[in-house]
Amino acid sequence: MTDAELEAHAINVIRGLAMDAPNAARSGHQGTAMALAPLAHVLFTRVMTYDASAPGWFDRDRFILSAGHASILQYAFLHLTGFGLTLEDLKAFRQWGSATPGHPESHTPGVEVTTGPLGQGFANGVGMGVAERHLRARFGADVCDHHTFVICSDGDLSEGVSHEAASLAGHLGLGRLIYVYDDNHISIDGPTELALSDDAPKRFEAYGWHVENLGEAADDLDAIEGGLRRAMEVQDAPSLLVLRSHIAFPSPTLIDTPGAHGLAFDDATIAEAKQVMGLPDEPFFVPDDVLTMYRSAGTRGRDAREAWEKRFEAFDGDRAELDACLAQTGRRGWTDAIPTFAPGDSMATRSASGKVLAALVDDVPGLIGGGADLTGNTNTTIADRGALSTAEPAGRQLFYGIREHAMGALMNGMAHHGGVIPIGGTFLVFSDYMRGAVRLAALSQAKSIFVWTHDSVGVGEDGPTHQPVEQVASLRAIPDLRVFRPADANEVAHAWRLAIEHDGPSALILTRQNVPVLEGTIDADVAGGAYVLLDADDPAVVLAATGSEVHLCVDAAKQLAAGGIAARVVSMPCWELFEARSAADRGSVLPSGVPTLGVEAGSSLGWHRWADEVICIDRFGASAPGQRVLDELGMTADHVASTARKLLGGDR
Ligand SMILES: Cc1ncc(C[n+]2csc(CCOP(=O)(O)OP(=O)(O)O)c2C)c(N)n1
Ligand SMILES: [Mg+2]
Repeated sequence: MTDAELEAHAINVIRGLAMDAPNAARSGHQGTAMALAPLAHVLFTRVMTYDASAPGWFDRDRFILSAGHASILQYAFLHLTGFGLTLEDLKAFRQWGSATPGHPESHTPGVEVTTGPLGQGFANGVGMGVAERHLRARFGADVCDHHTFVICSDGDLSEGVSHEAASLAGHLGLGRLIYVYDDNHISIDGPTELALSDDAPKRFEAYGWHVENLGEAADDLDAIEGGLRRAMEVQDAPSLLVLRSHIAFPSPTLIDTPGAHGLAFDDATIAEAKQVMGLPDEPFFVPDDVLTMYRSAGTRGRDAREAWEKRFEAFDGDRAELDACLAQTGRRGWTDAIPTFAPGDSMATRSASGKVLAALVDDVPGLIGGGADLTGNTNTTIADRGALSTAEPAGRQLFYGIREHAMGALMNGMAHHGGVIPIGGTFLVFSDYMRGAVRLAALSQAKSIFVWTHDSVGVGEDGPTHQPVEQVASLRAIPDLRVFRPADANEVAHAWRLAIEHDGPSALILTRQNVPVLEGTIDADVAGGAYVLLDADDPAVVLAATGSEVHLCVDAAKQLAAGGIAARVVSMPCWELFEARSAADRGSVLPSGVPTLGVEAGSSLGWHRWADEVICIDRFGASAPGQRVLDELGMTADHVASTARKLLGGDR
């Protein structure tokens, strides 16, 4: 066989696997995987620099399959090139406990980000491009010098988050982004013409991208390689290559049919397609010569990696800074820089957050501040370090513009790229606009720090459109997302430390309005999730609260004490951390048998787990000065005290 014949044969073998695994699972998406086998082949054997034996090598090219439904394509390459997936893993495609879940998940070696929700991978790639260029500017091309390759589909380009991210990528002139658009004119409901008639190339040109139409080149390896290489030459703009492909090619029966998107082919259709390709009618057929060729391609970046390792060793800049960045942590002793706040002072928790962040800028060098046009309002500024832009790529302040969803997804891409710790701020009520990305941050444990301020009806005059009510409860419902609602400035400081120490996402829910710095919070057990802030001998009632309602409970406890009722105040800044503790531990904070009143200026959903009675807000707020709204909706110390008395059985 000539090399060209071997490549053609290898691509057909991939197509065979792309049919066999979904057939074994009776579930999966073979059509696009088949059509894009040549593109993936060119990327993995001719273009990308990577070493399958070292999937975590920092300076590897990144590959994202944004159209995550075609996961079998990525898995086939991860197996054949030697990332560690076995043929048995491919046979267990989509099965319980397998390493080959339905959509790519970032815990699989070789999978950079979790994709599947369309548009997310597209925007994650932009985050990767931001991180790469930033670190190249800061530490030099000897340390960081790679590309991000993304395969995206009609669905990816239709989703709003990709529009936001594409606009920002063009604005930022991210030249190391190489996107290939699988222009197959098919989505699930039928031909894309049912709902999509915009001119994608023109749209991307208008965003400032380099666009090249490769046309009917889905099977032309040299044409694909040429397009990719030309795109790699473009330094100052992201690239979109438009590749017209034919879903399910070369199946004579299913080519170009929407049914090929996700319906597992039957045995006869598979046999027919294999016959056309000259493959034996044998499931999971991988001949030795194909495996050998791919295994050798899998090490094509080994020399580059070894050379990089020498350069990395010899790095003569600020080593401690580089190490801290790559480890996504602080310099040695960084926690010493975290400020404490004296009781008696009064400060919005968003302001405290800004002060803590300012104190950490030098010692946690990977922090990249940012906000969605509310940077000052959310205090997510990293001052005096420059605005990250084309002109100043080393800047540590990223202006995301009014693009919350892309901000969340870029942050996840940056976090998974490594070397940086992204911070993104907006109003809590707009966390809803980010939710798709936040969920994936949790699922993939991206080290993204979401700063959501203006956290209750205390927002005031802007009214119910801007007053969050149900957001905290809905964020707590996301598994593996740590949601912190600190009571005061000191709890904010603890929450920041925990967020930076945690290898996963954290949400900081902060007030717009001032709240007092409380007695006893300098040593607050925020790490324990909830703790006794103010105790009494043999308490008759527990007042449990978060955030701006904790100080109301402290005042209410004093009122109750004056009336002869012993009350304990529990601050619960992070339910997830509290839930992770033993029942006995939790009982030492919230004792069973003592009536508990929960207080939070938001939805009561979830509170009955901890409390017998609640003071919450299960309605929309209203436009008025914030204090008036809080008073009207029962968020006062008097109301807490009177409700506690009622809970204890009447007018005590
Ligand atoms: C946000 C989101 N919405 C819906 C889906 C369900 N879904 C999976 S693929 C797809 C569209 C398929 O069209 P396209 O992206 O062009 O992929 P192709 O069929 O060409 O492979 C849809 C709607 C999804 N994965 N993500
Ligand atoms: Mg399509």
